Amino acid sequence: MNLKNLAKIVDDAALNAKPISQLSLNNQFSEKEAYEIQANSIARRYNRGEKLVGVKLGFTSKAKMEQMGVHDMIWGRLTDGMLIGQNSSLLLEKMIHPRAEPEICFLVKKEISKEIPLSEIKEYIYGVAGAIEVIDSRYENFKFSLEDVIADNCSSAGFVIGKWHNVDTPLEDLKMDLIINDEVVQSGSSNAILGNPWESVVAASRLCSKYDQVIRSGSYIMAGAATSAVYLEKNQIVKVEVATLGSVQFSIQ
Ligand code: OOG
Ligand code: MG
Repeated sequence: MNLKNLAKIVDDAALNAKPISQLSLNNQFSEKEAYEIQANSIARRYNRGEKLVGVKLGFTSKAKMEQMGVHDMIWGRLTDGMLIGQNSSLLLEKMIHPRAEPEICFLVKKEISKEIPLSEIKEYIYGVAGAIEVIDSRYENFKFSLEDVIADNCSSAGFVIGKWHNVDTPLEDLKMDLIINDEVVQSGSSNAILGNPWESVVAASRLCSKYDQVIRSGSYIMAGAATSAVYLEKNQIVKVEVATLGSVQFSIQ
């Protein structure tokens, strides 16, 4: 099957909130082709009026790699349609089997179009914030190969960003808690993200330039989760607290 048809299958699954079987079970495609499927599925969103607002990294922590059984970093695209306002609510029936995870988000100041070394990366960023990512694999049972999840835009479904802080705010060893209905369900350290969340921005610069994706000024970069993700249910208040960066929350209905 051609890559555009595969892109339509994952996009339809997201639109209709209906799970599909893993694309790789009946189709052979490389990692590079998986990124083409992703680009084609996002192009369908652009055709519906959504706009690219950033990129996300996936599997930047051991906790996430172990939870999902994959062993490589991936990147996906974020659109304005995925933005969830602070304190707003999300309808469970619009999703298949959503999970939430605690993240850190970066706001891009200067266009990134090549790999940037860690020593220069702060020059490209305006600010940092605590964030929640909502992932919702389009695959049955949240099971996939690395190529499958790349094709599915890295399970991206939604993200909530907290208050922006100065770029010089220390990001070392910040406690990051995922709290559901006042109960801490996951707790980790910002160091779980590649040893230093800034490394995630470096990785984004490397991976996006490899795939010719420019990260424009004003874009968001989600660094990847510090802990495993947790399934969401109706009537929950989902909150992430990052030490010194504050808290961010939304509810699910
Ligand atoms: C893939 C997305 C991974 C992260 O933060 O590591 C990700 C998935 O787990 O379904 O967003
Ligand atoms: Mg994530």
